Amino acid sequence: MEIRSFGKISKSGKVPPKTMSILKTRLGKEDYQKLIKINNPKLHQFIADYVELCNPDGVFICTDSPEDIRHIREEAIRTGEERRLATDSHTVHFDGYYDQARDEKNTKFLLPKGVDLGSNINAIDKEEGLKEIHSLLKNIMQWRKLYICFFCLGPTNSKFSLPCVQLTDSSYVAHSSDLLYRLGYEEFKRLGGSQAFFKFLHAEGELERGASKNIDKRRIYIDLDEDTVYSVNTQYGGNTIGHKKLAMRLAIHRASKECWLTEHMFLMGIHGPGGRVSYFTGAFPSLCGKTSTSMLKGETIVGDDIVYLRIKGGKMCAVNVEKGIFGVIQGINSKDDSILWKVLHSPGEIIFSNVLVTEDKDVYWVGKDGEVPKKGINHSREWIFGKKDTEGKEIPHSHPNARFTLDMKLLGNVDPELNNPQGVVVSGIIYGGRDPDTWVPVEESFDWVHGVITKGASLESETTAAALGKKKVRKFNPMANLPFLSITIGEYIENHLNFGRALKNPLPIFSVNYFLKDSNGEFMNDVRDKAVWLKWMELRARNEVEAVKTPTGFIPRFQDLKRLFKELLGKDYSKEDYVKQFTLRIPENLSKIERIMRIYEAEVPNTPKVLFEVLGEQKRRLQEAAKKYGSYVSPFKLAEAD
Ligand code: OXD
Ligand code: MN
Repeated sequence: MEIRSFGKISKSGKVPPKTMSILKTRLGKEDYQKLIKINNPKLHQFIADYVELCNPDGVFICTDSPEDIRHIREEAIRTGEERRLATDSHTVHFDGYYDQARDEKNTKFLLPKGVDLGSNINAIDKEEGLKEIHSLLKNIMQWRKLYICFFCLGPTNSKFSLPCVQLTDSSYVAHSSDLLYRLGYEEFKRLGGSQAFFKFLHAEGELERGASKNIDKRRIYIDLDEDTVYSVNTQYGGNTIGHKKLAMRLAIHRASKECWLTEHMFLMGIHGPGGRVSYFTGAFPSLCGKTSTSMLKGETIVGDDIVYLRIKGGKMCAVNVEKGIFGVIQGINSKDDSILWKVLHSPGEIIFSNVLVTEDKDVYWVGKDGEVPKKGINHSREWIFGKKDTEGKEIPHSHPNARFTLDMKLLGNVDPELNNPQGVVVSGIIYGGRDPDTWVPVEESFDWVHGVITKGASLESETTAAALGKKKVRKFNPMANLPFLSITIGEYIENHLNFGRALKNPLPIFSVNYFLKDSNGEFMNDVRDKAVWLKWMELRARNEVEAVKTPTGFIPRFQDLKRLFKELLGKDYSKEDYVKQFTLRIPENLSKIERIMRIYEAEVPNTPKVLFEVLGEQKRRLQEAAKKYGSYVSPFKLAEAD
């Protein structure tokens, strides 16, 4: 098979007449007309080549018109990929039992000979990978319909915009994308062939009871040179919705070449005194509280998952790449997540996935208020309480990675700047993960470099249900972005350091830890405490509150937390709480530094030298503190010494 010529056009920039004749015959008159309104030969060639290879029964070109968007929605019901629920415009989708999370093992970069991204990044020889994926794609859409949809990552008509096309035979994937991304057909028309664009090709493969059957042949391959991603034999959104984590990998690569950043971050407005709003970004690994933080009552959300960051006039500006949320539903309850709770119980276009559906078409998830029904349909299909899988494992009523998908316009707390083509100016950056024993609940780094190295580049987190594989294992995850990196870790960290150098006034970098546990294994904080950490960080970013200097950074003073806990949560924050939560744990901090240094020494060949220097200095400060005060140091003692 001639693999290298796929989707390519000749130097003249024109497509051969054969391409147009393929499109004319395969698309039907109306869809052909829609397509050629976009004057983009590269796009035409890509579509023609893959229509020929995948051989669908029909092709639907989706413009931005409400009729086309409605058609996709109806297709999701007609094909059975989604089922209607009792509440108006709510639907449910099920992925296969073994297709419930991102498949990191089979997600690989197609790399030409001689290119190496390091041992932490999965790759396959490009020629071999293309051959494999093309043979899997051959005739894969026979008897099926292909949906071709256009989107724009970031606000439209902006310096941040990245146009994308998605080819998929899943109406669920097309429908989800419509909710999550800004529509891009008009953007493609406006740009003509003038700009590079991202391309995604997804095929569910053979289905069994509505789920991708050939899971052993699930492949997600990323071609960085061609800005193209292929995803086959899978349905789970994280593997198939091209614009999400697949586009993120392409965008990290693009950003690195053009000196901007693509980050796994929420973006939110924290509302400070006198009605001011300070924008913060926060990077946490999947399922560690990004969505719940950005959805906090009293604050406003710009995005919960992916941002592009650029420097303008010496300031850091950010946009949300998306306009919707593909959020984890487990644990959402009426008390802690009142905004989402209300939206999830009101009419409006929402796709639930891998939750439990009862006979009366209501949905249940783990951690929802109320009693769990004893039977229903879930990701294992008919489910009754106590049902076990083929390995004898009890099947929960709803998968821990079950999700909801919605357009943020359904939320009452969306920040008015969501679609601002200029983005918003960022005042602070937060890094966080599932850390049971080391980091204090909130801390500010000494400066940009210290923050990039000791917070971002040293981030570790226990693994969760968002990716397939063993759970609750502490894993190194720099900037919460490791699963999505498409450049070497060393280069990625260097980009962050350079970014800071270009800022007129580098912004503060914070860490948070919602998952600190006591010696009985109990969480030390309530889920609502994050409201206090956010307000404290906002005050710090504005230089309006003092802090205690410790060997690892600046922590809040007791009196400030006491006041904030009272004002925000009506809680009496005690000295005991403060001591328990903010005690400096020197042995754990030293072990962490050892672990991180070892990883960079052994696995990251081009680590910037400054990383070892900054971690080395932190180690010395901790050792000195241990000599003076012992292994566990009360924050009051640190305050006295400051
Ligand atoms: C997500 C993820 O879905 O990170 O956002 O897995
Ligand atoms: Mn994510």
